[in-house]
Formats: sequence, structure tokens, C-alpha cells
Amino acid sequence: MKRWVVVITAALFVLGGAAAASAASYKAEYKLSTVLAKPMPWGIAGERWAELIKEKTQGRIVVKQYPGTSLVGGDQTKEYTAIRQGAIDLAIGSTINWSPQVKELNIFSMPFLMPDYKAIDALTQGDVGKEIFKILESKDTVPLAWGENGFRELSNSKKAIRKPEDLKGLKIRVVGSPLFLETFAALGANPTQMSWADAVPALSSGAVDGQENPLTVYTVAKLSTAANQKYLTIWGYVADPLIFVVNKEVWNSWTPADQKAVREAAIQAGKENIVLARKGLIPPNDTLLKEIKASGVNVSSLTPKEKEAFKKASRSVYDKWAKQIGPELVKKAEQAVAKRK
Ligand code: X2X
Repeated sequence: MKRWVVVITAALFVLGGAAAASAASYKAEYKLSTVLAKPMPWGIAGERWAELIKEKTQGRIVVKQYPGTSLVGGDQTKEYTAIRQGAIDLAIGSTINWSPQVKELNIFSMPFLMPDYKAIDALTQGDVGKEIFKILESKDTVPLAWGENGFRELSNSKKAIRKPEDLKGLKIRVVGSPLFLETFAALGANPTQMSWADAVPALSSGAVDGQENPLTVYTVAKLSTAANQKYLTIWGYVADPLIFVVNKEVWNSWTPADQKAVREAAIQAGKENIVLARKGLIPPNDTLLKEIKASGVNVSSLTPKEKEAFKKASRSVYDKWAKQIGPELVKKAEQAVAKRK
């Protein structure tokens, strides 16, 4: 009898100690990294995730957003490494920015793989998305939900671009992955890689002629007026989904109930983010595009035949990268796109 009391007391002591330790190991504040700030959909997603986490954990987990990838000095291609290393606790990152560390994420940057929004969904919500989450899980991060930056349309300060030859010699700012440099080189442009923080001043000063980003970014950043981007080509050549992740050690320090709350918050914020990222962009309700046209921007919406010329010109890059990403994953993605409903 006495022995049992000792054992039970000891067990309670250990359990109590563990609970106290886990509560004590919660940080006063967790750092959430995003590239863009509100009112861009990506920035809003960060605020929303933080807000929902606070609500769903009754304030046990407090998250502060750091837009501008400021936790890595604005160098968005270093964000994923910083999450793995714990300098960033949570992030909503673009597949493009993390692709230097996770080669499979380049799948979304394969030129003309995804013809429409249903194709994005077929990948993120299907087997390809699951496989990508498994890969992220194997790299010290816990992926929780998908969001969206969007289809990346091409703008420039010089001329209307409707065929690959029009791009000849134009200096185009691209993001971190070498796949972008190769795609634009294949199309005849003169691509130059820089962070988003450096891109806006470079466009404004005329050091760079053009860039590619979703229209939500183009409008909120006022690229047509502040950066002379008067010519816009709607070609939907790639789209970048966003991924909500948490550093694995941080994740493991939370109770299962709090983990569930953070996951649910990510899923909800991700769904809301996708709605916002697509708002005004899907015909016939493409009001955002109509507003851009009405503001005096020269918009070239490419016909399927015109897109085909760009697709053909970038095909060698697609084939080369299919090998690098993994032919099986690429095949799976192509099949998912073909079967989309
Ligand atoms: O840098 C960009 O172009 C941006 C903001 O779209 C990304 O972070 C991928």
C-alpha cells in the first residue's frame, strides 16, 4: 500500500513537472515571416493566421508577423533555411522562395504546366500536394495548409509583349530560383535575379525594365505608376502557391490541443487567402483586370495560340527541370492537371 502511494506520488510529480515544463517552454511571442505585407492578400493571410491562432488557443500562443522577410534581412530565398534553423518560428512562404532548398517546389514554376486555377487546385489538393508536404516534413518543418500568391503576369516599361521576340534584350527582374533565370533566358530576355525589396527601386529607377508578379501585387505596389510598368502581358505562365509552416521543434513544444488549433487556424486562413488572391481575376468577374485597363495600362491578354509560342520557346527548360525536380513527380503533376475537373 505504502509503496503504491510512493509510486503514484512520484508519477504525479513527474507528470506535473512535465506539464509545468511544457507551459514554461512556450515563448512569449512567436515570429511569423511573410514576404508581403497587407493589404496584399499574402500579408493579410499572415495577420489572419496570427489572429486565429490567438483566438483558438485562448491567447496561449501569441504570434507576431514580420513582413518584408525582415527576419532574414529581406533575402526571401534564405527564409526556408531560417525556419529550419529556428530563427523563424512560423512562415507563410511562396513555393518559389523555398525552391532553392526544396527542389520539388519548382514544380509550380514549370512554365505553362498549370493553365488555370483548377490546375493549381489539382496539384495542391491532390497527391502532388501530399507528396510535397511529406518532403517538407522530412526537413524540420511542419506544413499545415496551402494559400496562394497567384498567377504571375509580366509587366514592363518599354513595350507590349505578345510573342517571345518582343522580350528580346529586356531586362527582367526574377525571383530566386535558377529555373526563372533559365526560362527568361530561353525566351530571349535578359533576366536578373533580386529580392522583392530590391526590385521595386530597381524598376522605379529604370535599372530594370520589367518583372512578373500576381496582379494583386502589381496593383497594391502601384507598379504602373510608381515603377513605370505601363505594359502588362496576361499569360499565366506560372503561379506560386503559399505554404503555411511551423518549425518542427516549436511544433513539438506545443500541446496536441494547441497543435490542432494552429493547424485549423492555418487551414482557415489559407482558404480565406485563396479567395482573396483570386478576387477580381476570374472572368466574367475580372474586375481587377478591368480596373487596370481603365487606369491606362496597355494590357495584352494572350490568346491560346500566342501562349503556345512562349510554351514552345521555354520547352527545353521545362524538360531539363523535369529531370531535376524528379520525372515521376512531374508526370504525376501533368496527369493531375489533365484530369482536373
Ligand atoms: O518576390 C516576389 O516576386 C514575390 C513577392 O512574388 C515572392 O516573394 C515570390
